[in-house]
Amino acid sequence: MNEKPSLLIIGNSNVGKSSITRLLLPNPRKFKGKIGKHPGSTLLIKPITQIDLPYKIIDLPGFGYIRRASHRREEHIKKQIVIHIEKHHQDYFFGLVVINILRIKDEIEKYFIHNQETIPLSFELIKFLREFDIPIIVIFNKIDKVSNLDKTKSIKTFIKSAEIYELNLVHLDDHEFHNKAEIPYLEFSALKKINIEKLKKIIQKFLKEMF
Ligand SMILES: Nc1nc2c(ncn2[C@@H]2O[C@H](COP(=O)(O)OP(=O)(O)OP(=O)(O)O)[C@@H](O)[C@H]2O)c(=O)[nH]1
Ligand SMILES: [Mg+2]
Repeated sequence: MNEKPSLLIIGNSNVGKSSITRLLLPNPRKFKGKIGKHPGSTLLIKPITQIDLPYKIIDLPGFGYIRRASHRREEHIKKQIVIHIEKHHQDYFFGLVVINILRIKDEIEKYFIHNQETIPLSFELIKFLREFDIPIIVIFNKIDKVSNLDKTKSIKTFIKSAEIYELNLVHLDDHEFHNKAEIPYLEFSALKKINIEKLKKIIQKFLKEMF
């Protein structure tokens, strides 16, 4: 029983991937992965396993928004991730696409509203994972940092723009498990542990579905 299925955690740098990873671990103290002061804290693609955890976690390095990083390193990380997923997509039973709720407005404005030729990276990422049939949930992290009004606005902006790219996002509570056209989303705070139980539950659901 060495081959546990894998959970993918993916998203831009500094969105809170490693923080979420830690929350999912039965023994967080043993987690050596860094929670970053600076974006780009996680650099290696290395599965995290713990005895009491029924799956492996792949906390991917983040890309984008690394102001200090060189363009070349950035491209290198992206390429690494693409190669990794192409090679290992069958190991994944579920993926968490983590978005920093504070960055949504900027990303959509820059890559969608002001330039219709480009596709926001978040959508590109979601489409990429879906091509490999990896079921996903979109996690809007860091909601502790925004007002309720801004939270609602940002999520609405994201959902509306996603529709243009034929991505149909539905709140986890309203999401129909077996409807593969729907992508569930959840507002989240790794800092305040908001909705951690809901997240754990959906992960378990997809894990069971595997067998
Ligand atoms: N306020 C707030 N801060 C958070 C939350 N989640 C993570 N952070 C902080 O955001 C910073 C980045 O968190 P990480 O978990 O290292 O982010 P990451 O996505 O793993 O970053 P990379 O490894 O660089 O890709 C850290 O300072 C965290 O403490 C959250 O929900 N709320
Ligand atoms: Mg990290």
